[in-house]
Amino acid sequence: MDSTTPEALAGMRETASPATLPADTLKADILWHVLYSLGRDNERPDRQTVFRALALALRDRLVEKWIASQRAIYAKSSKRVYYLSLEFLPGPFLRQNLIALGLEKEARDALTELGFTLDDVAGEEWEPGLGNGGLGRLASCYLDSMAALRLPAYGYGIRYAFGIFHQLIRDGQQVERADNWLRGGQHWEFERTHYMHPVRFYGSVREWVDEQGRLRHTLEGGSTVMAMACDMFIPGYRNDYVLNMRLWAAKSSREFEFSFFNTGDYIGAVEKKIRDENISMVLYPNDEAPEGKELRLKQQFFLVSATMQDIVRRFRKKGVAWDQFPRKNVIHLNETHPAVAIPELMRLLVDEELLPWEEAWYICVRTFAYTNHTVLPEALEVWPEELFRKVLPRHLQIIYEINRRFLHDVRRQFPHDPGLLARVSLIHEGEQRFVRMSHLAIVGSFSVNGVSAHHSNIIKESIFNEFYKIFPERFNNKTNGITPRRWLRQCNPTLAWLITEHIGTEWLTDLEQLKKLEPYAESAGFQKAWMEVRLRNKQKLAEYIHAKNGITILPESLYDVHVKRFHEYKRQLLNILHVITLYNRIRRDPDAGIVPRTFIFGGKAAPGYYMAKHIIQLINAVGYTINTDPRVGDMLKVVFLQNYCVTLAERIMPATDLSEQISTAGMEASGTGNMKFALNGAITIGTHDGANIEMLEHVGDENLFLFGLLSHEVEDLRRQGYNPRTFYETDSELREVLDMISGGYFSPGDPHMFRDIVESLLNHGDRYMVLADFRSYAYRQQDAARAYLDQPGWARRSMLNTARMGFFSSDRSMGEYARDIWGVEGV
Ligand code: GP0
Repeated sequence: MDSTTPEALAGMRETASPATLPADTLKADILWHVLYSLGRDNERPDRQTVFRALALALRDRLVEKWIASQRAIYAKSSKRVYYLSLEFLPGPFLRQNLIALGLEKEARDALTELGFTLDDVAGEEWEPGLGNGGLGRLASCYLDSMAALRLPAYGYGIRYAFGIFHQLIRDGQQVERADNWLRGGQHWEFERTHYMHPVRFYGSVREWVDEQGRLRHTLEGGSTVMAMACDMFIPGYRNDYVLNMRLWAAKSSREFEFSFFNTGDYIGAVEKKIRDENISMVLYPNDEAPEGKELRLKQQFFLVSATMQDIVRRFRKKGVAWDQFPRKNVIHLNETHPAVAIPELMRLLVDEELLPWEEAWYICVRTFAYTNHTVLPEALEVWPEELFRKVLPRHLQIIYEINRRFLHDVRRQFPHDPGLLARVSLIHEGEQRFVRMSHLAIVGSFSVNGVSAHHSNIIKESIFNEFYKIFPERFNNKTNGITPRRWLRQCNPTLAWLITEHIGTEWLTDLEQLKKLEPYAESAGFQKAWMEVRLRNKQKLAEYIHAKNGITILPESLYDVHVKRFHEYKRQLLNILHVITLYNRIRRDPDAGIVPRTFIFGGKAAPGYYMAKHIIQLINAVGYTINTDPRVGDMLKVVFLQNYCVTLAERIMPATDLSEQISTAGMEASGTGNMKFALNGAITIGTHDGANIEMLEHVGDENLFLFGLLSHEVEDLRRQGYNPRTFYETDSELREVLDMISGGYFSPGDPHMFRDIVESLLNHGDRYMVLADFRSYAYRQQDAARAYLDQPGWARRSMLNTARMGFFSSDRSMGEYARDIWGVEGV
């Protein structure tokens, strides 16, 4: 019988028990979905259709396991973890889900029978870019690990219709295009069109006294938007456990439309609907520099209000008293972005549940935990008081009351430091008043953690030092981690296989097992196999670069890679100054190059960040000059890969020799790209910053190229008065590079084009100390090149990097959060 007829398909599905859809029905399920879910002829479906049908077939399996997992959590009546984040960057789901479900081989077989390869079909997926970079990607690694550890957890975020923009490079410049990711269809999620919560903004607060003589606060007027739940499933690795990432989408509220209809203002009603639904329209593309727009504040409250309604609904089902709330729930704030959850819980408890303030506050500070991700002053979130009052009038009142009581306590604890109150106040006073979200988060949480040992120390010693004195017991460190399932097993299957052949599969859920590779570091045979795998990965990336950029690169060359968001503190500029230095050496003496090198750059700049965009332009201009200079030949190539995203990172990590982690010391809170590279056997060139320092401790200083000022040296230098010009005057190689840039060497059509970049270094103080670190960087780069000439030595270093990355698994991070902060265990 023809297996594509509806009867045959229905028959095959019926014989499979729905709770345990066996793998051998995968092909039938794909064809079934092609016909019944996607409405296409399933005789010869195209690749996109097959991808979507396969995704739906996997979603069937995920939802079964999710229901079972929810029942288990409910039955155990466990404490639940709510991870609130304005950003998630999950990357493509297909391969991850296949790996977690153990269905890779079955999928390959099914697709082969249908005339496709898994690679081709996986290439059809468009990743949801619902985050800017490190912070959102960390949230997704953490969900993966929470699922692996079977934690009773939920991820909560916003389902932006437009994620992070798609970046094009046109004439060497970044151009932003809207990322309409939903156009591809919603094959991984369930839209709960009947599950909505009302979210209320604006209005005014009415104070009144009830029959019992209590002072009450009620919000009047204002406008209501509905939050619709969209669920996406995150399976644990081969453990039948599935978590939910619930993303809220804004929908116009029906009642309001009707009131418009009744007055006959039909178009007005529709316009209101459009305005309301704007809330979840777009992700703000700023990393580490909030924009401070009203719509963004509304997004934050939209996530918080809808999520709190979910949490309270689940808690109420248990029928226990409110004082049990912190024993049953912990709410984790990923940065301060969702910190209005603190006054929102106070509002629910005080205004609606009528708890006394003290009791409500006691519950609150036992429920929230806050992770800080940055010490950059411009990244610390503040809201103009006026704006806050307009959008969330009752919440502002509550914040003032929290502040009044907090300052009262501080005054009692530190009676002899009058300036302290103004410094720790939740309100910044000045010409304009601002609500300081980090202060709110610290005061309202029982735990405040940084994301690397170094960063957590900086928090305690400088930016939040006074809070540390007030609440020493709240401060702790949780060094970031990455999931080995995506960042080794999935993105580098051949290396993963080589590892598994030698040490078994346990490393997938216990990354410290990679230590067992260490004895092989000296084995010539293993070194050779290791380097062959790496070379194949590099060849693949060379093919991709050729196809995308039309540049031919040598797979044997040293791949020196700098991919991450563009920000001055991350110092892509330092890198390109060094590239120009090498170029000058080769121009003068064609034999000057130690080893052929390919410099690869990638990353997005915030659309409004002029200097970051300008540096992208400089890199492209330098690349053009170098790549077309016949004197250079194969010795040097510069590639800018457009639209850096999770999908692209998965191609790059396995093919990198040297990983650039060169932020100004004290400025990168942790970094997680650094870990992804090293796990795949790249060697780091980096500063004493963030998690680089802990990586150094684990891999040993002979396996990592460290350079540059230390954090305290950066501070000392700044205090003493840093004069970048002295470096310009005393270092002739550096001077030549800067003169070329400002003299128009890389912009012959417009010689002034890059002047302001040089200006920022020489005349505007070089805030990021690029010139101070230049020489030490250039020396270390030379060491790296020489080390690369010794291929067996490089192989050993590469393997030891991988072997010693066990600590940086997000399973370790999540284990620590669960034990030390959340107080939860696996279900
Ligand atoms: C920090 F504040 N990070 C922010 C932000 O707005 N966006 C963001 O991505 C990053 C840090 O810069 C980090 O050091 C860190 O590892 C990451 O958050 C996750 O903790 C990136 O390298």
